[in-house]
Amino acid sequence: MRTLTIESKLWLVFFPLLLGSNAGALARTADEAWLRYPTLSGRASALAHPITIIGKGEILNTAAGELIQGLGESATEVSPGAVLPNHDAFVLGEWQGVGPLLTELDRSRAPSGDGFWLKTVQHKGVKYWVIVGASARGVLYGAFRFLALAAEDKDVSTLDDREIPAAPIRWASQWDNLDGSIERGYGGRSIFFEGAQVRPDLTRVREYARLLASLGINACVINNVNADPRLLKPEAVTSLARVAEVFRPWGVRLAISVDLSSPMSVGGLNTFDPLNPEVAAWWRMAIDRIYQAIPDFAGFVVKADSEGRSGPSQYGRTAAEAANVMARPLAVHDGVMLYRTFVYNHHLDWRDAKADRARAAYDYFHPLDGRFEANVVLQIKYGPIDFQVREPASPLFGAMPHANEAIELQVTQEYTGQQRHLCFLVPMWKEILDFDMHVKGETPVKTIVSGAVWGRPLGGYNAVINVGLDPSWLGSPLAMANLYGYGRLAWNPDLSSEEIVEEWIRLTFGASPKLIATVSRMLLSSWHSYESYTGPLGAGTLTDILGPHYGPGVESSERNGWGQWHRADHQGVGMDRTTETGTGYIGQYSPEVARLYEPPFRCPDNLLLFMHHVPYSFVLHSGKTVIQHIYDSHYAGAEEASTLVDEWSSLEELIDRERYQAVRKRLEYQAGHAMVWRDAVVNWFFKLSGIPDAQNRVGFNPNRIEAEDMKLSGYQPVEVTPSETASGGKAVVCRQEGPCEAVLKYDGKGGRYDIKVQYFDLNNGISRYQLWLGDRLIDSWSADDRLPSNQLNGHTSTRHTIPGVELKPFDSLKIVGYPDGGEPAPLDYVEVIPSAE
Ligand code: GCW
Repeated sequence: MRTLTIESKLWLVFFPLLLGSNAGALARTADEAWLRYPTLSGRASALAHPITIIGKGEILNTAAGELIQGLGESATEVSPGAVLPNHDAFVLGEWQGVGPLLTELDRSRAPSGDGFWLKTVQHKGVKYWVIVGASARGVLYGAFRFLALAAEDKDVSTLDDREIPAAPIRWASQWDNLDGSIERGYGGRSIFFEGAQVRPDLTRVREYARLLASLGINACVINNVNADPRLLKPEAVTSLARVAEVFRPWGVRLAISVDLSSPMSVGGLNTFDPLNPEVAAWWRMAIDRIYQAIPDFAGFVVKADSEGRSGPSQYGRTAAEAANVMARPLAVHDGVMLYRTFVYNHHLDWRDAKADRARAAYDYFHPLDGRFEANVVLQIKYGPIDFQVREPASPLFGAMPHANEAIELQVTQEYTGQQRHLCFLVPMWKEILDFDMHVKGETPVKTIVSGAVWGRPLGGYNAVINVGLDPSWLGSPLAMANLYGYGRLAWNPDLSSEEIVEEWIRLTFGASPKLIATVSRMLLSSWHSYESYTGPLGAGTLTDILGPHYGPGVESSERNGWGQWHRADHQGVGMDRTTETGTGYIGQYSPEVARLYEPPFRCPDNLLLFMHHVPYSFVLHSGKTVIQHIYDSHYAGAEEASTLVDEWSSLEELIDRERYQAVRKRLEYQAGHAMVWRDAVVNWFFKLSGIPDAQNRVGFNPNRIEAEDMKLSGYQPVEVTPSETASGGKAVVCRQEGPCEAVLKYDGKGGRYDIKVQYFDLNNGISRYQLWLGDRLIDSWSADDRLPSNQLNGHTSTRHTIPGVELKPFDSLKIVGYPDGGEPAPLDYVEVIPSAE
């Protein structure tokens, strides 16, 4: 038994050392997101208590360190040991140590798994704030929970909060490549890799582990599922061990994605057939080598037979055979094998009305039920296609009673605005998690993935997160609500979206009621708005699926092998997935669920086009026709998006300058880009259907002057592809050296106007623009964003607003464009709109 008492100042000095060599300095390089303890309320800082740790260990030290950091001067002493102090104190420790010392604690409520119990106890005349976990990890989660409660201004003078996480698998996945790039990452370069190496400085990795731990996330996959086999080379294992060491004090276990062909590409064998004994021996050797360096290694994720990755089908073997060959040696070390069910043929025949990518996962995996080892977990994307803005829950969730399942979610907003658009995804995830699959009485997806329905030992959650070196992690402060929300749901899927939002706002921005009300509204409405101006009625996001999955590109889904078809023609739109006349997909659900979707008149409006091909004149439950709904929702959604700027502006006094400005800039951009989406989609459907908008908006833009109709000098008109991504299908470009000019004579009434200039911001140059009113320069700006294309299209179309310009009849407005690099200062149109005030 050893009792050590350290004065606070000394403790703060030695704290990094005590946490081990990788703890690094306390200095932060990135946003602390929801862990900004300076916002802790007066109530918490009034708690003046020493900290006693019962037991020893790195993770327990981390828990104490967090308390000290959160409570500041009030946490004055740390005494690791095995005795209770004779004064008021925080008492931290695992149940096996704390339980026997505190007989006041009801044994039947001992935490289990990664769970904890926060409990105030009166013991021999003194008061303890007990933070007890079933494991050290649970203690750490309890400490974070306590600090969150205090920071949310909850009463922490009396505690009785026992929480057990919903599922054992609560993982984060990064799609980082060894060269430092990140597949579908929108927050800068990798925090893990650069130049084919693990980064020398892992400060950001430590900070990330802290964020993950605060949510109860217990493992992190650090490389792309399109896996680089080099990570399995002997020399790579040493650098992986460095990452694991940085993770360890936070209870985060390291995991990696592996490529199934590694026995050949790394091991030098002439096969990777999973049934070949040499292949099995090679996996065992490779896995044992990892565990020698990283004893708490979490396991593998595998993407096989998918989008060109190698897989067991090359040897006529099954996914179960492939998964098991790795799972067996992993099991020896308590490791798990997450096998992704995102397996489909991306060379489907689009002419075949029965072909259907949505069927693939079920068709392939369902017959394999019962054939996977006990430590294999099937990782199932929430919907049957691919992280779209609206999909039904994957039927596979209900189809594998003898397998462990994990749901795969996507925090990185690949198909939902890439963090440039506000799209808070928790309400969508909750719809999926709460969706009743009706496979054994009431069986919402969340109870299936937790393992509860079929008594499975493993199961849970894995989300693609893709933070990067950007100080705000995901590229935008508001996008962090998705990371927070993911972690909270993986811990407790019964939390409501409203509860999650409120917690996050309090922890991130503070407790002002106006702030909470406004930001809650913004977040909670954002998914619906985004869906409305991109792809309503379950049609998918209608984005450019062959390009960066960002701006509109409706046609790109059609007539190719990728199977993201919406099958729009002159008469109608949607995929017929019925059992009656379609692909039969609906038949993959239980009869109760199938009855929800078929026939079309029963199907909910928001999934109609996912399940059915209907004429444009089909009348929805709302009473509108499909085509009018497409028009209306795009106008309404874009309108909603534009109100976000004003809502946010009303909070200027309540938020620090840096975050206020960063978010404002994004919301202004979003307001413009939502209109690009709106115009592209409504024009595309109008052209195809020939059915006019009952409200006469489509094709009529009374305040708009096309650049190609202005008086041009130097500028040349060009056709834009796809044509609906430019107003009138055309833009103007400056292909000459010097500046080009486009002039318009204002012929409206005198007054105050907002002038909106629509231009294209390509990523291969930084053009500059000036706006002149007569001979007066009234504004200038640069096209310096890094949008994901070097072409004029729906990804690059951008709006710049010059508010409150006084105009008189016949004023001349001139835009001067200075091209740069490959970017020809392109212009689409100008709108002159009366100012709101
Ligand atoms: O959504 C798609 C992405 C790919 C990704 C794939 C997958 C890592 O566009 O970039 O590849 O899904 O989930 O495997």
